[in-house]
This record gives sequence, structure tokens and C-alpha cells, in this order.
Amino acid sequence: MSSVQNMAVPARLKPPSSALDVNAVRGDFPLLRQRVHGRPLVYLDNAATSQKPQAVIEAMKRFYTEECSNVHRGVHELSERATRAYEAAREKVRAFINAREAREIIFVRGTTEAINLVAQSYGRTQVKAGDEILITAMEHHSNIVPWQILCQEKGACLRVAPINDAGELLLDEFEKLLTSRTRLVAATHVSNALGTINPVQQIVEKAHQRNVPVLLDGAQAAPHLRIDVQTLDCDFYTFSGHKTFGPTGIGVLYGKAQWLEAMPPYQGGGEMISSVTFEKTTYNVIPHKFEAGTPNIAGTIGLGVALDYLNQIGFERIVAYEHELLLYGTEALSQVPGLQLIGTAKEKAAILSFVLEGIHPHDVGTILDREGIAVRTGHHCAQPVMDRFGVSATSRASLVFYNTREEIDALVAGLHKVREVFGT
Ligand code: 7TS
Repeated sequence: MSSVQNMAVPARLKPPSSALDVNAVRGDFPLLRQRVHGRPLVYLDNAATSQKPQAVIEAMKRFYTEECSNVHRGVHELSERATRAYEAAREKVRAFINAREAREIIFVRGTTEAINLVAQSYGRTQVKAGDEILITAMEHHSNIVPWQILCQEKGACLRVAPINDAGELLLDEFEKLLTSRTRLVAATHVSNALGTINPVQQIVEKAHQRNVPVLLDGAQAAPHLRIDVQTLDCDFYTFSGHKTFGPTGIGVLYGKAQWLEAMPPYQGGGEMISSVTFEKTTYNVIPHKFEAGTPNIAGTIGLGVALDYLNQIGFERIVAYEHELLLYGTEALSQVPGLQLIGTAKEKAAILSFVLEGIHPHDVGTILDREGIAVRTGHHCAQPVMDRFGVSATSRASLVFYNTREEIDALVAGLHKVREVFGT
């Protein structure tokens, strides 16, 4: 295995199809330069949160140094500048997912808040006793629990479409679970625990054939795939800024205007009203109806710059590069004795979840950490997925376009060390 002391990728290892210059890209991420426990950091926990390019860090610094002011309120210069920057970020998000209109973009804290917003707001008016919400067996807790809360409140029922041993959705079973009682389908675009890329186009088509709207959880898709909500024709789409090379505390809910207009507010407060008296309040137009209180202005601006950065690299290059990395990583990990990959779907994002025979994932993670390698261990907020595969936890290496084959080699070397320590 090659050393990661020199992080440059040797020519012979360069993925043949990729025009992505990984050394140049890595140079854009200051955090990646550090050493951890005396070793060069190998950051393979991108599904939890990704690192931020310098441009994002600079944009947020600039906001606080030169533009800090509240939005949509003052007539003064700074407030107008902040408002322009905030609304410009909304337009960048619109373009990023190809939404029809900027007013279909709601800024929230992240995917979790976006799903809770739909569960509470859409659910309050559209879901009643005896109705059903259909999800899949590979959802993150954020796309399970808000629906359970809603179902408990309303006397509705949560239905779960099963997956096979590779971690792929059983589309026929999914279709059978679509009934006249189904009020919404909520499915992940990409599974955080398995890496599976769901056939979301077909999910939407099948649901729409029965007039059932669809929410897609794009938390793990937006950093890796080009998203086009008009082509997908989904009713709602969610993603988190911090997994998309932007700041924490900012995320996106896309909703078709016709839904958002019909839905009641999620939270009450400033900005979301048109007029207030003690007798009656009328609500602001979308998107403002769903953005109560002072928003995360700096975060929004940072997110806009992160999306600019992704566009600049280009998803064609990102997809090609990450695919090569996934193939290389899958092959390399398969050579480690006693290692079982959890999640072997044909359509996969660059997520490698695995168990090592006889060794608890937390021990794997702790020993890898001493080597400077960051992976996530645990249930990944997807306990039903762990149950489905009969494990309590996995170790997970989640890769993005700034990772290299050498880092995968370092992971494999680390895993051999883990096996040595445990004598397996
Ligand atoms: N949905 C999916 C598919 C996710 O992977 C996550 C976070 C969420 C929703 C929630 O996103 P948040 O930004 O609101 O927290 N997933 C993970 C993970 O895999 N490791 O840490 C967080």
C-alpha cells in the first residue's frame, strides 16, 4: 500500500476518465492540510458533514466584516446589501436544482427541519385518521420520525417499502403499498447508510399515477449528483448546506408553488406575516410565509458560494471522479479478510459501509483515528437499516471529489492494523 505522506496523486493512479485535478481541488480546502495524531488527515466522513472551500469561508467572513445587517427590514444601505445577497443566494439554489421559480425555495436549518416543515404543515391539513404515509426501509431517522409524530397525532399509518439484500428498493413492493389511502411518499434519493441511489424518477412516476405527492430527501444526493426538480417532477426536495460544502445551520426545502401556497405556516413570527392585529393575522406570500424570524443570513450566502464552487468544478467531472473512487474503494476493501460491505446496490454513491468480522465498529473507528483517518461508526441515524442487515453498527467511509485513491489505500492499511491489534 502506498503512503499518504505525500498526498499528490501519482500519474499512474490518476483515474483515466477524470479531468478533475484533485490536487488543485484539495488546495481549495484549508482543513484538509492538517495532521491528526501526527498523521496527514484522511477525512472520510463526508456524509456526516463535508469540508468547506476557502471561498465559502471568505464569503462568510466578508458578510460579518462588511455587510452584517438584517434582511427585508431596513431601508439603509447595509440592510439592502444583505437582502440582495440573501435573495441572490435563493436564486443560486433555484438554478442549482433547476426549480421553476425562486419563490419555491425555502431556507431552513437543514434537511431535518425541511422534512419537519412538510410533515407539520402539509400533514396538518392533508392527513387524517386512516391515511397512510409511505417511506422506504432505508430512510435516515429524519425521514422517519417526523412522519411517526404526524401519524400519532392524526391516527394515520406509516407504511414502509422493503429493500433487498443489496440495499435496493423493491419497486414492485413499493408500488403495492401505494393505495387510495396514501397521502404522501417520502423517500431518500441516496441512502446515507448504504450508498444506494434510489430510482427516484420511477418512484415519482408511480406515485403520481395515483395522485400521491412525493418528497425526496436529497441530503446525500445534492453533494454528488446533478439535481433537476423539474425533470424529477417531485413535489418536495430537501438538502443540507453543510453536506454540500456549505456552512452548518442552513438548508433548503424546495416545494412546488401550488403546494407551498396551499400549506399553512410552519412557525409564526416576524417576516412571515403580511399584517397582524390581535384579532387576525394575514400571512406573507411564499417563500416568506415559511421563513419566520431572522434567518441564517451568513449561512445562506455561504451556501450560495458553495453551490457556485460545485458548478465551477462541474457535476460531470464530480460524478466520473467519484465513480472511479467508488470502484477502486470497493475493490480495495473487498481484499481485506473478514470485511463485509453493507450496501452493494448496482446504483451507488461513493459510500462504503462495512463490518469487520469479530471487531466492533467503534474499535475500528478508534484505531483508524490514531492513524489520522476519520470514518463514522455507529448506526448512522438509520437503525432500521442496521436491523435489516442484522448488525448493530457499521464503519462507514464516505467519499467526495477531494478524496484520493491514496487515502483509500491508507484506509485499507489502517484496517490491516486493526486486524493485527485484534489478532484476527
Ligand atoms: N437525510 C439523510 C439521508 C441524511 O444522511 C441526513 C444526515 C439527514 C437526512 C439529516 O440531515 P441534517 O443536515 O438535517 O442533519 N446524515 C448524517 C450522516 O449520515 N451522518 O451524520 C449525519
